[in-house]
Amino acid sequence: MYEVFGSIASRAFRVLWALEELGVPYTLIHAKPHDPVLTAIYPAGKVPALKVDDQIITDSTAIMTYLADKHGALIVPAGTIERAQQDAITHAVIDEIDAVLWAGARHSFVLPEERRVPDVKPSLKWEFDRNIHRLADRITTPFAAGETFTITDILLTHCLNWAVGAKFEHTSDKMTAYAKEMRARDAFKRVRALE
Ligand SMILES: N[C@@H](CCC(=O)N[C@@H](CS)C(=O)NCC(=O)O)C(=O)O
Repeated sequence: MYEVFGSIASRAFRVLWALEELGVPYTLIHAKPHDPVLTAIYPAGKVPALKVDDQIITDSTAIMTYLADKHGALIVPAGTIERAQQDAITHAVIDEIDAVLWAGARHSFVLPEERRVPDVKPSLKWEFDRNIHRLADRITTPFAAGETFTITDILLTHCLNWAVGAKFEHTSDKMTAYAKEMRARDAFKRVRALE
């Protein structure tokens, strides 16, 4: 049985969505970052974390990759050019979308107040829109990394949803249509219903 530590309102959403797509059972241990239930097993206290067979796996993309490889779905087989292409898109989303949103969050409420630089936010918002267009131009297939739904779609759609909540707007009609399609998936709706 997989134990997922985190909350729906965090990057744990990605892991829950992957588990729902895979159709494997899991338990959600509700934990905010640095909750003692989490720091007891993972001192950095970041969410999500996955407990499996007394081992802890951290970082949402590493967790999703592990689950997808293990269950043989939502990912291109390792050691192929196509997998390298998928990984490249995944890393681009982390570098150019997640990192920009995370910088916005850090300077809004994560860092100690005296370390926040609110003036950086307009620059981050500009960068976000530019990077979304770059990514939209790069993706030429129905899904983020090819002809089928993968964990890269989960990562990207989660970032697009996060951006709505964080008021990071973009002007790509293509990405808006893409996100709408991804949110229509049953597994996505099941995780939303956990809220
Ligand atoms: N790269 C990690 C980032 C994890 C992360 O930063 N999670 C946030 C919540 S979504 C957190 O725990 N923040 C608390 C902190 O940074 O101390 C992932 O993808 O899981």
